[in-house]
Amino acid sequence: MSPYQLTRILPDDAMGAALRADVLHGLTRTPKELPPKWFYDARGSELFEEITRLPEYYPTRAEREILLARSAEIAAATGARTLVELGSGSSEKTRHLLEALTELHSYIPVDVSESALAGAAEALLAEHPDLHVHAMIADFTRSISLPETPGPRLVAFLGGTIGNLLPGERHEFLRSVRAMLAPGDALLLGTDLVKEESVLVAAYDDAAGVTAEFNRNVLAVINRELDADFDPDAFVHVARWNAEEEWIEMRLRARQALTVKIPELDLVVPFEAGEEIRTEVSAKFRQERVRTELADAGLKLAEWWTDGEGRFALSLSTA
Ligand code: AVJ
Repeated sequence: MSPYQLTRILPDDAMGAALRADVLHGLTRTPKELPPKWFYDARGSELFEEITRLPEYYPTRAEREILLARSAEIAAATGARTLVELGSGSSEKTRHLLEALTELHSYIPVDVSESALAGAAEALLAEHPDLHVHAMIADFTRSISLPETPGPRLVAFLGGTIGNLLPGERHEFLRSVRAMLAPGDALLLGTDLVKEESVLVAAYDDAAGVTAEFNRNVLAVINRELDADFDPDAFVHVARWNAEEEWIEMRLRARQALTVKIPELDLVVPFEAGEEIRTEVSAKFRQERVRTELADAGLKLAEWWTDGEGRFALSLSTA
């Protein structure tokens, strides 16, 4: 008997089917692209944890600073009895929030990674033995029906991960979050902010090369899952600021012309020399855009907090 509940919303092979569909679609179109969610197998998750400790990668530290400074205010403003965390991963930053939410009855971490959920649930229960933990294996970009737990409910989406969604996807996502909220509930959203290009590019192209390895890891995932024959070393890591869209793009650029076989899809993918796959978009925000996008989804920005250097923001909004 486990002391927490684990609900699988995703059918067992949903991820495999989604990966095949994304790879087939993304590598047969021009320009080529792959969605960033496929970075995060066990190795990719480990590399991301390493990224969060890099000197150039400020978002995690900036967000932790805000959470440390503001969690008592967040607790007072929301009175939350249920905390839902979308894309919870290791739930590491959530600790500060859980400490502060004195009225908390239930914690509902939602993630696609069962191993991350199980580890996080056990660690949190060790510190909060009376907490009701309902871990949910689900894709946070789909609307999820949550267990019946006492309100008010606080939905947290931290880390700036909303920046991985394209504008249309963000709108759909915020609408589905809005649908989870009753009057008196709130959304706590982490957004990385627009800043000097050199700072942004360095955060996604670190000197130690960890982000480059993280980026190439998606090719290893496709090799393993779809029996493909990508040579990750044949691709160069590229991080570029797109000033018009105000997002960082990560790309993998073929050093020379080559072909890749993907037997599971009956596919041969040709690359020209210098051809790129866009593997991630990480949008950076200004307060006005956050306010407008929330409003477009029926949410009202209520609080806006940044770290001391104004690099990252946490916002609280209500239905
Ligand atoms: C986990 C999505 C917030 O976009 O900054 C880190 C992922 N990519 N370095 C981000 C990431 C490259 C990260 N998020």
